[in-house]
Amino acid sequence: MALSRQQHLELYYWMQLNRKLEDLLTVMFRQNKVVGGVYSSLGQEATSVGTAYALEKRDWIAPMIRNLGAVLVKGYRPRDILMQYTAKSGSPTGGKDGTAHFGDLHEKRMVSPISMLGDLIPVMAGIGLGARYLGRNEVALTWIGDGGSSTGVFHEGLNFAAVQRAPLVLVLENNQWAYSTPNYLQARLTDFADRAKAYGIPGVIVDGNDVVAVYEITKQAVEQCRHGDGPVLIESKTFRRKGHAQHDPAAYVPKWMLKEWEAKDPIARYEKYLTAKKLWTEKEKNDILARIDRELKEGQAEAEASPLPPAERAAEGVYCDGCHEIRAEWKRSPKPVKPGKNTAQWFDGKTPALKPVAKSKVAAAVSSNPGRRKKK
Ligand SMILES: Cc1ncc(C[n+]2csc(CCOP(=O)(O)OP(=O)(O)O)c2C)c(N)n1
Ligand SMILES: [Mg+2]
Repeated sequence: MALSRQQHLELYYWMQLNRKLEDLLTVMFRQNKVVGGVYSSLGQEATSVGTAYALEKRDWIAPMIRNLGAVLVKGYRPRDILMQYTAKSGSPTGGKDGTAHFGDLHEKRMVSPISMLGDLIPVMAGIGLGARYLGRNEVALTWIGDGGSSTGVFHEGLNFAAVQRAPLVLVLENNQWAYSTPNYLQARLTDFADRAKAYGIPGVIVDGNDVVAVYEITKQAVEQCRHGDGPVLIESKTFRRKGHAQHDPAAYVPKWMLKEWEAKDPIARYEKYLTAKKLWTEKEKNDILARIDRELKEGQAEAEASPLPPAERAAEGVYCDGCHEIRAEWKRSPKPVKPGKNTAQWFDGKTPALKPVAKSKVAAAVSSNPGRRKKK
């Protein structure tokens, strides 16, 4: 389970790619080249990358707006993202949809985001249960915000997943804000992980700016799901360092709070870690940065030179006219795995618990009520 030197370098590559691609998208947005919104995950890269990195190819994700890092880890290339955000004909949606709304149910196993917050939770519980019915040991993972965890469907979805023991890892990305609403106006909880108690499932806390800790706890949760003891809720404590999207300057966020979290930047922190543990050389770092620079330049050039979709395509794919081949592949008779019989085999009368993680891995430093703290 321990990460190799190569894997440590890969985590660095994905986090930097996540950040630099968003920087580029921001510039392109301001040049009016992007069709749709750009949502920044500045400061949250360790959560997206560390969680997705803990999955295997056979597993499923459904990203939210701040999970570009996970989308990259799951196999999309910068070129795909740049084509998609500029709505070009050769993009994952063929230019039919802009920015984050794309997925791939076949190769990459990525469910397209749903804008209605929380709705991906029952969908991903269903994906996990579907895999089990088909006799496949696959795990589904999705993310939800602190704000999104107050929706009705979060509670219905998580309860359903818990009762069915769905192989679902739900990452509650607590970035302290939901648009302009601070946490203390969102829920009367110190830790959002406590929401898990209502459903009898493990709820664990991780320092969301520590990519190795995020990876390790997610790996544990994934293994637990693979053994039939899902779902697991992981609260990742982190911070949204930009506004909700490009149009929002986030003037409502206190300056001291921003400064405090800038000092905890996950990439700068990981660089220090790699150096202290002697896991890389200066040359390896420079090679990674040069590779990212090259990939972004090539992707941008291709996206900007590519055509928009032809007008005739606007009417295509609005209603399914046989264009989809999504059917259940029954590997065995559905009869013996119908709910009831199926769920009984997972039930041993005990509520599962995650093995305790080392104290150092668990975030303790994040204040529960940031909005009420005294100015420094
Ligand atoms: C059910 C629902 N209500 C409201 C919205 C509008 N909306 C989109 S994002 C957002 C804030 C979400 O905050 P949070 O869940 O904390 O995620 P973050 O933006 O911080 O990543 C809101 C209110 C929505 N998309 N869906
Ligand atoms: Mg939030």
